[in-house]
Amino acid sequence: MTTDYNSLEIITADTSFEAKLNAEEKYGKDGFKIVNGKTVNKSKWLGFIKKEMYELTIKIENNSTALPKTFNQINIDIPPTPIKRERPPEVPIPDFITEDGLPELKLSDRPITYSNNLSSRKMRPVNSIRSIQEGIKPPHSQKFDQSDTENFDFTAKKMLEKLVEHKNKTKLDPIAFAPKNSSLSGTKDNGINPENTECNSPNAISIQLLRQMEGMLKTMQEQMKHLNNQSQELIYDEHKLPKGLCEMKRNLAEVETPNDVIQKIIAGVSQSLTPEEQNNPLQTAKAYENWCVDKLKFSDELDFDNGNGPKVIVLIGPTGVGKTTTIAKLAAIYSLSKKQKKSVAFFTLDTYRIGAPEQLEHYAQHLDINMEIIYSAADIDEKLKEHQDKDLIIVDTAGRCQKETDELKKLSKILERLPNASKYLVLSATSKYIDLIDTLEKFGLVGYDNLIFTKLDETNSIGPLLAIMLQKNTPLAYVTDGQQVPTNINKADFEYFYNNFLSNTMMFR
Ligand SMILES: Nc1nc2c(ncn2[C@@H]2O[C@H](COP(=O)(O)OP(=O)(O)O)[C@@H](O)[C@H]2O)c(=O)[nH]1
Ligand SMILES: [Mg+2]
Repeated sequence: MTTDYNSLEIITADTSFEAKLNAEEKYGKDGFKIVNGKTVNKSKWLGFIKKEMYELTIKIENNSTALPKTFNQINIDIPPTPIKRERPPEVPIPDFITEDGLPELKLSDRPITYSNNLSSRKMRPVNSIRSIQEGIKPPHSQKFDQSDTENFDFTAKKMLEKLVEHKNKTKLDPIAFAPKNSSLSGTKDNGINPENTECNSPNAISIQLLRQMEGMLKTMQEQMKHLNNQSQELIYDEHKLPKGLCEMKRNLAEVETPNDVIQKIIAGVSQSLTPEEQNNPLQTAKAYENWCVDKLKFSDELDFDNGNGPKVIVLIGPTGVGKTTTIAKLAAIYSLSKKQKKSVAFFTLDTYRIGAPEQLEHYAQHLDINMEIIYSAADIDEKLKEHQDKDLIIVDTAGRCQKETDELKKLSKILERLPNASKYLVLSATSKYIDLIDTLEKFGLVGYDNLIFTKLDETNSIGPLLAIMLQKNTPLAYVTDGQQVPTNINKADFEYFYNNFLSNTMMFR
């Protein structure tokens, strides 16, 4: 069901997921932007029946093709997930082959080196998941063809034969001079002792080459075997997943969700699905949504009714993540909005960075809020007494790099003076997952009980943040998505998080 308002369109469906899917089918993934989403009660059958529906307001992008797509057409043009693999050491073709009077080998006679194979493999996607999903072609195996190995053996044999032929011509028995323990190796019983051969004679050189060649061929054969096993494992991993789970896995990987977390999600979601449902992307996506409802934690609204003086919140986190800007946004929400109208004061512990107090002071003046600079732990008690009449005290801290463990301990000591304060760890969505994990660990020294994600406007990769939420049990309180004070902040709850970020991880293309 749709209603048009110029470039705005309302799409109504049973669930938010289906509404978004419908929009994607109609305008393509990049053909629209979500403006709003809400649950509404729709009348059906002349108003006899009321049904809860989801209404998605979208803004249609100018470049939208607006070509309706059928469900089957949605999976298109997905580049294969690049797979990192160890590059085996290259085995060079010895250029001496054509020298020293040895038989010249035609290019086609040469054994295929790994460098040749690697380039040809680039043309063959390892994960032809799309083709499996579309059912167009059978899964394309990365495995080396049996014929590859046979060709290789054949070529290798041919080379050896040519060399042996050459040796025979020079009246030397190559078997006698093959490496010890090799299939060609002989013993002194053969009556020919290689040590007797003069080192610089053409024959001695040929024998040495022959030994080297055999060693090389063996190494190459082993490496091929190793590669074959490796690629088979990877393919098995992709192919054994049913279509729905495979689609979900790909979407999660696209938003840079760490691999171990993807595995965790797959394990969790698949538990609630029958094998048949796991093959259905729509049902898998719904199960994923339900699983997330259960797993993702969001903070409650600030509680001002504890009767113990002002509510105190402290923002901690690395330098430059947006603590001070977020404090200004929070102060604006609570002091300016007609609904809240709270009296707010700022405390800042950030005397470390030049200009830091001035930055907060600037916001304090604009919002008509008192600001106190705290130089020592003792200051806190005094300033707290002074501001007992306030509803909310927001404390700014110096951005500490997680490596400054001593500084973090000092901060922790000061914050001990605020035992009832809620501590919010601020994380930037632009940080790498590995650094986010490090930040969580190091700021654990100070302690925190809520999370704030900032700079969501600067990335599409929600995966690392999703991973943090799933791995830690700390609830998410706010999300910021721009530099504008006070507009670019949102109270995080599941609906908001799902509509704005999570739904992207379960879209079909
Ligand atoms: N794009 C974007 N920039 C932000 C956001 N929040 C803060 N910033 C910017 O990040 C920079 C550092 O912010 P600041 O509040 O000083 O960080 P602090 O060192 O943690 O206090 C400033 O340029 C802010 O305007 C956000 O949500 N999105
Ligand atoms: Mg700051």
